[in-house]
Amino acid sequence: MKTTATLSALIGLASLTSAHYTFDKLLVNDVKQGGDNTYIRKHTRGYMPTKGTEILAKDFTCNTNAQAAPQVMTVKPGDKIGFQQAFGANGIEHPGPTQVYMTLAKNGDSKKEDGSGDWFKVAQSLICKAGNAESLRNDAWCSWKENNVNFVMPESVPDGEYLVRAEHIALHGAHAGAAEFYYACAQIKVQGSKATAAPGPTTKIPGVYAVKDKAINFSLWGSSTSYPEIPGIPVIAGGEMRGSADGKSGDKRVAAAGASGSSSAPATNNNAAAAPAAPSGGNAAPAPSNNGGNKGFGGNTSAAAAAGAPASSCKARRVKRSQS
Ligand SMILES: *[C@@H]1O[C@H](CO)[C@@H](O)[C@H](O)[C@H]1NC(C)=O
Ligand SMILES: *[C@@H]1O[C@H](CO)[C@@H](O)[C@H](O)[C@H]1NC(C)=O
Ligand SMILES: [Cu+2]
Repeated sequence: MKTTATLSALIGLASLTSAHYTFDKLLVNDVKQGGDNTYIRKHTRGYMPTKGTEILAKDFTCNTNAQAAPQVMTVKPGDKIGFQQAFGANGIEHPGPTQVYMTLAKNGDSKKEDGSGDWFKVAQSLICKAGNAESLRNDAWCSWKENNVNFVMPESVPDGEYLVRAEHIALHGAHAGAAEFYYACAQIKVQGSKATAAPGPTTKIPGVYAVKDKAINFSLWGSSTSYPEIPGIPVIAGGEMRGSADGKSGDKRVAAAGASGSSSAPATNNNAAAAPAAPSGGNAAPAPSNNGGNKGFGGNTSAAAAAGAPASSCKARRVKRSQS
């Protein structure tokens, strides 16, 4: 029957969109600003993730065929910024960390910025609930079931127009070289900051990750109860660290000390500070040597790749979950 067919098509669509997602709505202090893609650049990948060596392609900057959004949102330090899921998705249900990167618009106009310059990381979320190997496959992560990637704009970001790139990495297929990257870029103007120095360390995007990085080629399917590597570069001083490698500190947001600081934040992750910048626009540019500097976060990844790891597809993950 027609209605049945329509209904099952809708249900099929709903389950797909809740499994996969992108971000198109900007939140400031938890209030939606404008409509879909008013401030977040629209792209043509839809809700499908970027995987494997695609993370080295130019599209990885702001996603496939990303087009300038019509408007630029002005925020001040201390404002909470959220990138809400598109297509009616209502919660991230893939296990993995979130990152937010920013790059200053080279000519002062974020609508025209191509993202080929240097990016710094303003926020990182990891594990908010200590648990066991099974919870690491789902609700241990800070972002689990949240419908947006969010952070508080740090005081350490100077005034100016920026591209802001929010990302979630889904790790369920990561052990098979298929970590899934979900991300989009917003056009944001920071106003009212007292900071003057350009924040660092910086990286290029693409170039921030390689498939072989310990944080990207990570197995959730062994006995690991923590995620001891942080992906990419460390968060800038004053940026936001939410959760921790093992979740034992709970759902807390603390200011990062920065690459050369000395707090309890994973500040010894100083790989990118010393890494040479990748050539701009270099699609095949090698990533900064992430594995060299990520050790300060502590922990043990060798429990990965244990028996019973499923195929890399989301479907396999869902089957596995429903069996457990
Ligand atoms: C991922 O890690 C496993 C286990 O250490 C290794 O065998 C495999 O070659 C790695 N894959 C990539 C793409 O680096
Ligand atoms: C790392 O984890 C593996 C697998 O669980 C374990 O055999 C090994 O002893 C651990 N290493 C350290 C240094 O904790
Ligand atoms: Cu998926």
